[in-house]
Amino acid sequence: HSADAQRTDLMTITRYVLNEQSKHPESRGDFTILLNHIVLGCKFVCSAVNKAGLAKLIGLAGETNVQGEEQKKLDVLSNEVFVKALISSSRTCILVSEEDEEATIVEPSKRGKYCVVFDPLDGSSNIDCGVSIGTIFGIYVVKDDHEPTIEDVLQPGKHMVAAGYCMYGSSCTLVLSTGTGVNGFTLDPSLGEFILTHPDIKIPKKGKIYSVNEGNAKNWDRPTATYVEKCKFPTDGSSPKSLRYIGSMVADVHRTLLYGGIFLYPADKKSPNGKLRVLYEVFPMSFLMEQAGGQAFTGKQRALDLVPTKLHERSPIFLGSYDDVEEIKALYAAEA
Ligand code: AHM
Ligand code: MG
Repeated sequence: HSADAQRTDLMTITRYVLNEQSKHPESRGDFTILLNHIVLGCKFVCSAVNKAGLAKLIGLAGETNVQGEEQKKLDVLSNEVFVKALISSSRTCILVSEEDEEATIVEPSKRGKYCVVFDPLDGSSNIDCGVSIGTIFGIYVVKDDHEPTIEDVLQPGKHMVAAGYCMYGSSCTLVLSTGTGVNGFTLDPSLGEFILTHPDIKIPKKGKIYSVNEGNAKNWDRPTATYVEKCKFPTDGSSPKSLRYIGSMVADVHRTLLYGGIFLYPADKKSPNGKLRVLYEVFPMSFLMEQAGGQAFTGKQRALDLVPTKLHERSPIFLGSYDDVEEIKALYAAEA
């Protein structure tokens, strides 16, 4: 009976967010409208990604089409779609995209109170071989929407009001937190709607998987090296962890969230600040991890406490199950 009720009572992402917002009497639906525009961008990218393999045949992104015209690369195309969708929502004032050097300040007539930081298509090395990739986003509220400044987005991650990602994998999954837990929605392609499929996601307290690019091991610092060694050769009688590494942050973090374990992109001698970008990679994923009961650590501090000083700043990141991150924190604390 209840399964049947679920089949006929569809909790779409819009309905879910409207429900959430109705708990705040002052809410005027602005967030719902903003999210709808983000969702539109995700659906567009999903459709484009699904056809990417057909690029040679029908002239899609990144290929030369039958008319001999160069098509835009998928990541460039995705960025344009998100930027235009966000501006046209009339709910944003500053946009920071991984694809754009400078922040976009929305023209006064189209301004709203939200600032959106995003990576429109992350996992670029996986695009051409059809492996999972994703979009990552974080949302801040501006102080004064008449005068938006860069300072409005150079805020610690704990000031975000929402964060999420959309994974273009074997199915298209959107994971969202508005600061009251984490929920996962799956795109039903026949309906064109994201339906709540993973309510109230909680990450296991401890996991059996570690996820890191071990090819960088020779340049790691001692705490990271010690930690990974312990994953493989545990000294406390526990079983070794399994290694899973896709090289798409969204997919690696999604698995970590559902199955537990730890994802690491540490500093190394060649990249002393790691690789991943604070505003639109590290912060949104750290926000989701904490909301799901996990932790996120930079090697020095709680990731969400970090105050970025420039738009495309990078930081090392260790995130995942509470107990696993606790272990790496202890190793860094011992070093300090
Ligand atoms: P990108 O923004 O150029 O796609 O790089 C980000 C990606 C992440 O998705 C992933 O976690 C990481 O780079 C993988 O890096 P590496 O190939 O060094 O392991
Ligand atoms: Mg990226």
